[in-house]
Amino acid sequence: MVSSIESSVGTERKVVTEIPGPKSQALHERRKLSVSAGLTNGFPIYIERGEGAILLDVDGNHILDLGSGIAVTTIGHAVPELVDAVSAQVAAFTHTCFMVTPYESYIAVCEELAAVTPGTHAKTSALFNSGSEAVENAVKIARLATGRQAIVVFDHAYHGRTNLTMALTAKNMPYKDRFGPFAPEIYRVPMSYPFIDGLSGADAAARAIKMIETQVGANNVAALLIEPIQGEGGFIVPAEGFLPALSEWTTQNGALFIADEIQSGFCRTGDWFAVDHEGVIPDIVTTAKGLAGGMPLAAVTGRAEIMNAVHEGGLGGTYGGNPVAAVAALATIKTMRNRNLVGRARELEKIMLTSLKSLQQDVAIIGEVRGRGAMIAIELVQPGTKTPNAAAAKSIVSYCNKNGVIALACGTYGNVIRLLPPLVITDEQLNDGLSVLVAAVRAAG
Ligand code: PLZ
Repeated sequence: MVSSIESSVGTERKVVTEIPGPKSQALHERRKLSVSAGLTNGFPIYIERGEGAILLDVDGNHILDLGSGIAVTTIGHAVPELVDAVSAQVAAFTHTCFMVTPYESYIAVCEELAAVTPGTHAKTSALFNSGSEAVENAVKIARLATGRQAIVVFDHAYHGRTNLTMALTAKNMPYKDRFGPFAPEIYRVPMSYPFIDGLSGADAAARAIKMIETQVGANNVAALLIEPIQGEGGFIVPAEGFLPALSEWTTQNGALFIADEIQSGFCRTGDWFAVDHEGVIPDIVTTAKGLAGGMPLAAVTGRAEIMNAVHEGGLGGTYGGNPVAAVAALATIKTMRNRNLVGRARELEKIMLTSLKSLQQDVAIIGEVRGRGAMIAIELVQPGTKTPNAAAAKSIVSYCNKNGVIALACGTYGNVIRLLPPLVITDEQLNDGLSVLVAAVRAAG
């Protein structure tokens, strides 16, 4: 079984029909009758199988995946360790509800989370189904533990689509428009965005802190919630010193520092977590996506005294920490260690930055190449300015798709192309994908 899957998916990008192919087009017509129009597909080819960095669609096209399902399949598609663990668990039992009758894998995941997240202090975790749910719970816990209500978030932030997380997310369209009213006691302050604001980390932090102190009041702040490298908002990497200064401010003012590592976590940036880069130790970390290799699992991990401040029964949910997702997380973390995917992310960074920085010399539409590890982006601008160029991003994504490469756009202005390859991608595959991206940028520029 496994070997026939291997031979049919292969290791090379190969486009054999127009994209999307006829079978994908037919499925796409069919979906219109039964799937809400509120859900869209960035790249409507229908997938049948995957392996490593390659997805096979229903028309027989071999697609190179530089998006990992938005930073989820970090260890690659159909990794044998994960397939075996999940298959065995499905055969054993699929659900009991951890709140009713528990099982060991839930504990083992929480032990792993305590081991890999920053800091050697005592930590406990609670498991959930989605990133949004983890963020919601982190906010609940922070408010209870501090006895305060205000949550400070940042420009360009993305934290989810549920009611509370919509309030935390910055961008109106498509995430929030006409979906209000939104949850109260959320305050937004400026992010460090070196390409645009030119500020040092210290100055950008001082700007944010001044706003918090004058408009919210330090004593009202339960937590600062921040993506250490912003994802949906445009792969914005704050200037060095920004995160440490904010973290220090929270410690001095009795507030909590919550790192939303849902997109940036689990080896993605060339460290286990993006905050590791500057040695920042959050009070609470939210994780999901890369944590369980595609099975729905999310976590809130924090200082034991904070996490354990919650009254008995205060946290939970029917499916949170589902046994199939839990063993998937254990297999994923083991694979990350065994294959040294932190190290691999750093190698991928070099390949991507070298190629894209050299491209930047030749074209006028790349304003900045940025990112860390296998979380790399180009910001597209109108030539000679910093004015966002969303049209270029759109045409680049479409060129990549037509040539069998998944590349994702992001950014408040839709003008950033982000690369999130599976960390098991080979050098050949990555170079092949970059050659398509380079051609796409040249065509757009
Ligand atoms: N926090 C930092 O990146 C999810 C969203 C895709 P969920 N990002 C992808 C979309 O358009 O819905 C994300 C994130 C960060 C929270 C979340 C939310 O995670 O699992 O999508 O709820």
